[in-house]
Amino acid sequence: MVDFSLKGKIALVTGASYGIGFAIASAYAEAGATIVFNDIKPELVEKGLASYAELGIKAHGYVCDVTYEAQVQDIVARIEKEVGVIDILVNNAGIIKRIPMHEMKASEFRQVIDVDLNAPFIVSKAVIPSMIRKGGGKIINICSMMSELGRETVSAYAAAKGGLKMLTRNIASEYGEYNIQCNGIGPGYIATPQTAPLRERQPDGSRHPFDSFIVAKTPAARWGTTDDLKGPAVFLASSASDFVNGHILYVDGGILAYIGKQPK
Ligand code: NAP
Ligand code: GCO
Repeated sequence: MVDFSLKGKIALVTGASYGIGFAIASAYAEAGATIVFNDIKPELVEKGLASYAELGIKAHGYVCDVTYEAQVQDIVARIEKEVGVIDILVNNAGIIKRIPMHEMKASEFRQVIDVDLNAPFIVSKAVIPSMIRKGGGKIINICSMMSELGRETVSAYAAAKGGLKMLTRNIASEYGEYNIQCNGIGPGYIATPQTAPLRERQPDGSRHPFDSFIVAKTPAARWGTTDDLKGPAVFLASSASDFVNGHILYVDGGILAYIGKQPK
């Protein structure tokens, strides 16, 4: 019997008060895991705890900015003391800044790289020693279509997510011998607060041009929902994927395979 259970496992999902991280953590709880999450703002951690409780999930929430190594090292030590050693890490926390590159400040570029690439390094580095001592673990990095494709105004984000694809492969290469599997999930265009500006109705009530564009570019002819990510995330966190390592699993409704629907 293939085992997708996460019973007895402790999962840390970063930036999981809402959005994709919240959906993945909820799916992990349903599969039997104990959920730990963090957010930058105390009020968002409280909001997240309440949202998990509404689903009957007793989550553990911590205030932590994943770009600060000292905070991350402290939180991981506290989690290990208060909850237990982390078996599954999902590097989900992320930001995007949509600015034409020639208008983007270097500080803005660095901020995106810091959250979307440096932080997965910092958090993975913090959890790997205990995973080695425990005999293994799972690290899942939330990549993106922009790990493979570019588009206007997202230079920093694409650079970060492209780097995150290779960081995923390097962690897989360096720690596979310790029974640590590191894989990525590459969501397509998912309806969350991060993409809300791309789906806003126009003043005349029509769909946002980008909204229509993505629907035409997706064989599934729809935006993804956070529910679409749950199954792939549980698979990569479970022993069912113990021989899957260094893989980016695109959950994109087929965007990467499709040239796009011919305009009428
Ligand atoms: P979201 O709705 O904007 O949520 C991002 C989460 O990350 C928020 O909880 C945010 O907390 C947290 N966060 C941001 N910076 C942080 C930091 N320095 N330390 C700790 N937490 C931090 O985004 P989402 O759509 O759920 O996306 C989640 C992940 O999926 C991101 O890595 C994103 O790049 C990726 N992704 C999204 C899509 C999509 O279409 N939505 C597609 C592909 C990949 P605050 O609210 O406090 O900032
Ligand atoms: C954008 C979107 C995308 C999605 C996602 C696609 O502005 O193009 O925000 O970047 O967030 O990363 O996979």
